[in-house]
Amino acid sequence: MSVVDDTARKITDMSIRGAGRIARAGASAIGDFARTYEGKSLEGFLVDLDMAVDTLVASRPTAVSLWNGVHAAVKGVSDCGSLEEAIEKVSENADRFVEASSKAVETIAKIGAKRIKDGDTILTHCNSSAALGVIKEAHRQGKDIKVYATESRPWRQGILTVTDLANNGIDVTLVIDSAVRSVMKRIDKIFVGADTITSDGVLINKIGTSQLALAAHERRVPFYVCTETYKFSPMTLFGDMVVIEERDISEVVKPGEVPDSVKVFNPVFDSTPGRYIDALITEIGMISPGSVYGVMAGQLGETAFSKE
Ligand code: RI2
Repeated sequence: MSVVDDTARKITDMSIRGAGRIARAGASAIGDFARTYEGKSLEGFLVDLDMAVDTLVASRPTAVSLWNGVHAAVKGVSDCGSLEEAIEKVSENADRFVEASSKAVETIAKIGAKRIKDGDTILTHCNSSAALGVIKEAHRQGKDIKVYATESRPWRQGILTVTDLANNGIDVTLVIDSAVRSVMKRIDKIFVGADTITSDGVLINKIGTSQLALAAHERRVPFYVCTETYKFSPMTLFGDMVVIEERDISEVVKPGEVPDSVKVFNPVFDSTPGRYIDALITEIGMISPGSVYGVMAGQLGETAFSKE
C-alpha cells in the first residue's frame, strides 16, 4: 500500500487523529509521496499528486486542518519547470508545514498559560494537543491547577487526555459528557481545541463542545479555544458550509443492542457560535472570533474575491 493510501486509511480509521496530527500526517504523506515518486515526467507527477491530495483530503471531511496541511505541501508546485524542482518544492513545503505547525502548538501553550492562575480549576473536552499544551505549560510553570476532562463518547478520547495529564503529574478528574453542567460550578476556565474555525468565528469541534459552551456561558465561565490559524477555513469565506462528519452507528451501539427500526445518528462534531467564545488563542496571539475574517483575508493575500 502506498504511503498516501496508508495514511488516508489511518486517518479514516482514527489510528491517526486530532486536527493538528492529521494535518501533519497529510502533509508528511504528500512529502513522502514526492520523495519516492518513480515516474519520469512533470505532467505525470502533477496528475498523480492531484490524486494523492484528493485521497488524503477525503479521509476526514470536517477538520480543515487536513485540507490546509495537504494544500500547504503542494503550494506553488504547478509553477515548477521540472520534475526535480517540483519534487524538491513539495518536499520542502511539507517539512516546513510540519515544523511550523508543531511550533504553533508551543507558541499557543505559552500564550494560553498566561490565562491560567494559581489555584484554577480547568475543564477540557476530548483530546486536543493545543489545549493540553496550554494546561501542561501552566503546570510546568509551577501553577497549582486541577483539571476536569470529559470522556468524549463514543471514541473516549478523554481517556487519552486524563492519561497524558496524570502522567505529567497534574490533578485530573474524568467526567462523563453529561456531567459538564453539574461540574461547571467548580470550573474557573475552559480550554478546548478546534477542528475548524469559520470566517464568521464559529468553532467546529468535537461533539459536545457546544453544550459545554452553553453551560459555561450560563455560569459566566470563560471559554477559550486553542487553535492554530491553519484551522481557519478559507472555504467558509466563500460561503461554503462545513461538512459535519457522521460516523458508523457501530461506534454507538453494539450489533443487536437496539431494534432494527431504531435510527442512530452519530455526528462527530458540532458548532459553537462566536458569541459563546471569550477568545481564540492562536500562534499569532489572542484574538476575538470577530477577528477571524481579517486574519483569513490576510492569509489568502490581497483580494481573494477579485480572483473569482
Ligand atoms: P488538536 C479532535 O478531533 C478534537 O475535536 C480536538 O478538539 C481537535 O481534534 C483538535 O485537536 P478528532 O480527530 O489539533 O479526535 O488540538 O475527531 O490536537
